[in-house]
Amino acid sequence: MTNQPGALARDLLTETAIRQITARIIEAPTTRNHKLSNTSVTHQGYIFVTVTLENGVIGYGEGSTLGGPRWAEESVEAMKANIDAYLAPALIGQPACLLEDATLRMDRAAKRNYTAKSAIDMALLDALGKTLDVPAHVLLGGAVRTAIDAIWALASGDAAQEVDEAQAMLDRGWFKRFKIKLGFADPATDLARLAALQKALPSGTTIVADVNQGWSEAECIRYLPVLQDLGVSLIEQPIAAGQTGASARIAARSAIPIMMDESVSTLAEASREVRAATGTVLSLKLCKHGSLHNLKRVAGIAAAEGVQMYGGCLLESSIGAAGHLHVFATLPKLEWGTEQFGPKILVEDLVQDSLRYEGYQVHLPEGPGLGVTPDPEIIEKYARKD
Ligand code: MUC
Ligand code: MG
Repeated sequence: MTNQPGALARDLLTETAIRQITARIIEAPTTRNHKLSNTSVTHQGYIFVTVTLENGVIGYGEGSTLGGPRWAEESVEAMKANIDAYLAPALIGQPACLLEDATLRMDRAAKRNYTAKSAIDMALLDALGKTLDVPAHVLLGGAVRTAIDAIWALASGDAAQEVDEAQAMLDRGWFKRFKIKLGFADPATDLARLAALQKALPSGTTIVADVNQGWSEAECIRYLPVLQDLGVSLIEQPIAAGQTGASARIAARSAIPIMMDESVSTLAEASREVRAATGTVLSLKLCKHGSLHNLKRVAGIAAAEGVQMYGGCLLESSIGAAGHLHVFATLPKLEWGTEQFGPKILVEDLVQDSLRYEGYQVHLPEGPGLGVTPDPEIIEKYARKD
């Protein structure tokens, strides 16, 4: 970089120079099959990134996928290849303290690849926080909340099992807000699941219905009023991302707020979708926005037009979930809470100090950097052996 910042209190430019970046593929089993309109998951695929600085500090980051390159275009294999060949070489020797510069360098080295970039960005922030002995959120403006209402996703496709699972989450005090995945069966079957759930839950329970782009505009015209009758609070991405006109017509006629998910990744998409009024709530996820600072920028574009915020996930372990919580904690508003439930759907979490779920909230980890410590034995156990 030209014009590097001059006198820093400590020589962070030298101290935080990046010595090494490595990426490993992790395949961690889930406690049950998680079904979406376009994929089904029994193992979570993560890219686990380790960044080593010249001062010896090590930072960790994670990028998540859902059932291969089906929810989004990146696979764990593609992420590893692009990190090894393009993203890591672009950053070696550069100071981790210049997070924005690192993002620019990664953008020049590779188009999109937002999950891979956000995993590296998270690891840089973890290493920088540990170097400065501050939690990651301090480097993002500082937390305005330390606990966030937590949402659990039901997606086995078996109505009775889903009711039991929701009850177990309530009993444990972990989750009292729920998301249900629709769009993978015919609408009548989906709606029967939803009806069973609504009957079992206390009235007034927040229920989010995520169709994952599974319906057409015609199906939305037919079924959205039924979702309203079944007490759904929020409808997520009912039709294909990019069908902006149809999405705006659906949002205009829906009595329930529509949440944009797959349709908003970049700043330009945020601006386009918000101006077209395709939704009034936005799901934020690092795999879509490419860095923690970019997530804040996307949120800002949407918030400027009054769009409400929802803390999304892609079933991250406590590593990726902590990355999300640190940035979600700094948003001025987060009206819908967060669905960072990944740590609780894994057979074994990837860290020694799992996130705390208590009082139906997930709590921001304390300690420097992300505030979680990967468990080397678990990482080794689930790392793909090539
Ligand atoms: C999505 O589309 O929201 C997050 C939770 C879940 O069950 O699926 C993911 C992706
Ligand atoms: Mg979604």
